[in-house]
Amino acid sequence: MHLTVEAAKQITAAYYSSPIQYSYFVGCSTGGRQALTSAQRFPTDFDGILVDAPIPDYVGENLHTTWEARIMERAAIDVEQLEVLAAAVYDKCDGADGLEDGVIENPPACGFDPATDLPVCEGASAGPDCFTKDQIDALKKVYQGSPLLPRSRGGGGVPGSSLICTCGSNTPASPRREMNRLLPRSSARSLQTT
Ligand SMILES: [Ca+2]
Repeated sequence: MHLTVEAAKQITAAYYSSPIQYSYFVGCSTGGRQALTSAQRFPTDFDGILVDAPIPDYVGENLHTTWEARIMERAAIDVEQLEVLAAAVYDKCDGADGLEDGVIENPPACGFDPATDLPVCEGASAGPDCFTKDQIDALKKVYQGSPLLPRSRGGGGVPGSSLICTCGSNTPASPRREMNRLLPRSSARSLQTT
């Protein structure tokens, strides 16, 4: 990135016919890792760096993601169930921040527990409006985080926020976003064949 920074500064100075006075970098996720790397290896490149949700351990993060995929592979959540999951999270978490406004501002204060806050199917088969014991156990594991990256170290999906990286924002759960990590059955099958 250092070479890119040097080139960008030259291009910017040429375009504006004026030397650069200040330069800043903002990076999230891999960009956050780049920001940390830049600060350590080329500390004079920028006058200020904002590091957001960095992934300093890229290998560990990918192992963590693979662990999550393996968990959900054994008890995949259907798209219809994601609607139920999101609704249950909102029911439990929206008002936990003091205002029922459709925005979950403090997910950690929610205390969402799949074992007690989700409808349980009577039989062994999953339904569109209930969850099997295996699915609930899988959700609990995903929310608690993997041994590589437990909740205490920032791992695990936070109920009430997107399960994918939102770069620091507490985006409320939505089925579309949840799908990114809670693999639908079709995705789980394709995972098994690869
Ligand atoms: Ca709220």
